[in-house]
Amino acid sequence: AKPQLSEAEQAALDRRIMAAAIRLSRRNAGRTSTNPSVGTIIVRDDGAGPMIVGTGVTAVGGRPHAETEALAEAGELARGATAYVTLEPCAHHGRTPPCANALVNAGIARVVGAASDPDPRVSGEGYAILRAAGIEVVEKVLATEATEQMAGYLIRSLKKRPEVTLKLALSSDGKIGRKGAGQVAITGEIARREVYLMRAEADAILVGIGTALEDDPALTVRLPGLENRSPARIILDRQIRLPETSKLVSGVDRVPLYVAACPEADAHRRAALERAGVHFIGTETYESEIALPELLEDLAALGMASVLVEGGAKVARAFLDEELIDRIVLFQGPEAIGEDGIASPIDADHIPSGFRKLREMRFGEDSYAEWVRP
Ligand code: AOF
Ligand code: ZN
Repeated sequence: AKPQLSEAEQAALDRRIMAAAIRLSRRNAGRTSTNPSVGTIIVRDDGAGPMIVGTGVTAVGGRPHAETEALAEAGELARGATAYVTLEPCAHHGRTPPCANALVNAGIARVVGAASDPDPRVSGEGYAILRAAGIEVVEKVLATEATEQMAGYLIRSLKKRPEVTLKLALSSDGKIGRKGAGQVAITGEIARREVYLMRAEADAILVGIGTALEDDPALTVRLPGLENRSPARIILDRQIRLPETSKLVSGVDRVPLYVAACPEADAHRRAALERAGVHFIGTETYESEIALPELLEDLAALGMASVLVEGGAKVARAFLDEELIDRIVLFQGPEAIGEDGIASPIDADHIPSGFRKLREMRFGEDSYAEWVRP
């Protein structure tokens, strides 16, 4: 017989296992697009305490879904067990029958869910299928945490644009670089690795042509084991000034490069870059600037659910002014740049209203803080 937990004990246990499911779901973050990376943990209790009998994460590429993987691992042990799912189980027929039906057929007795699925094929229907089959359903356990984990998917579904993260590295005196100096080391090695991880979990990195010309960056992930996880690179370059000799262009064979240019831009330059393998996008403009909301719509249509805006100051300000930023990440190093530094458009004491601080921590000598908007 099952031990009787008090309601509070059961709720605490549910939160603990859901937290583990959310951590598990991070494993394939950035590799399941346009699907979210979902986590599932199947737990049963035969009297000796809760025992995990199956775990699953949405597979790379988006299929199979997390539930399918976890149920396969649990086998017959799923009968009478509880399934923890970070997203409402799907209710539509894809390459396999709906996950909600799979949970029913496997004899799952109880489902604990975190985020609801805005996908019109699923929304509410996944939970309804479970309830109709007599399964006890608890919704919205750690819903906020799960929502943050799959923000890209949720924002793309609801707003038809990717989640936009603004990431800046500031010196101790609030500068993001030195005029005419190319790339300036502001943060240390540990923070740099964290940036590579952020890149690996994003679908695209975006910078302005100023940064591209000044720094000649590669904008790739250079972390042992994650060398193949570089997301697409996007350059805002309305006049097409990007040189064919840049590191960005020379890397197009391995990592896609998109240039957002004005329709009036030099057709010869465009043809030359296209020959080199560069893609062009987002030709809508207003007052001869790239129209950012339309550009983001185009990126979402290409399947991108998360974009990391890495600079420079002008691009950051444009996204902030148009209220297109969902998440702000600031690194701050210990050293000052001084008078000839380029001022950051934003610092920890001047975060726009509507954002709340999610976490802060240290990476070696550098501080890190992150804000999100609901
Ligand atoms: C789940 N478990 O692990 C994920 C789900 O293109 P398809 O058929 O794979 O369906 C994509 C939709 O599936 C996506 O919009 C979302 O509603 C859901 N994602 N559902 O049950 C999972 N990744
Ligand atoms: Zn599914």
